[in-house]
Amino acid sequence: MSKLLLTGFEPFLEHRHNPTEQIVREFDEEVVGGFEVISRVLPVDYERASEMLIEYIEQCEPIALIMLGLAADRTKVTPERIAINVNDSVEDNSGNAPVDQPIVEGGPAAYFSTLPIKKMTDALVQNGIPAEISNTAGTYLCNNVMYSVLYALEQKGLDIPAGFVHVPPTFEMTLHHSAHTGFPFTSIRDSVRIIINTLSDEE
Ligand code: PCA
Repeated sequence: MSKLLLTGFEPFLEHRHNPTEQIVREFDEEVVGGFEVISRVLPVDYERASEMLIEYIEQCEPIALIMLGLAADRTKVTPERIAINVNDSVEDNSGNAPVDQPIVEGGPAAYFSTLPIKKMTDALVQNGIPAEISNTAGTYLCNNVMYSVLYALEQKGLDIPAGFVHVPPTFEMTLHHSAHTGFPFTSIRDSVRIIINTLSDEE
């Protein structure tokens, strides 16, 4: 069966949970939309995350890749349109805090997602889940892995759909700390299922 690689991230900064970690663990080895989902959790570490992810792609030879990350200040599920060649952020979990660094020295300024982001967003909204396309994945780890992977796929001549989706925090995460209310965990999980099904309709 065709494999889909699904990644999430470990917790980072002040966030004691990262819903993407739990979600990808729940989907591991499940069949969704005709794909066998293979899940991996990435470290929030500039020196290790993209390297590990590229290794996972080599090991599992997926025909599609969906990367997930938490956007704690967003109130919608947001498929990302673009990743830029910049690391510029607060500390990762190993204390690296790059300033204006290229991800790939001399690499292209940016890569577009090769996922059907418009269809995914429409499908989410039709299913009652607040969603919109995001035009910036930031300049932290999520942008870093999205850019690094799209660059690596191009270098390898591997033409598989790949891209990143940010999810909002869970309701529990926002209870005491936020001006806005997060999503029920089950809605975030449903979103991921809808996103995978949209991709399977395309294949
Ligand atoms: N979100 C962060 C990094 C890990 C995660 O889940 C980001 O948006 O870059």
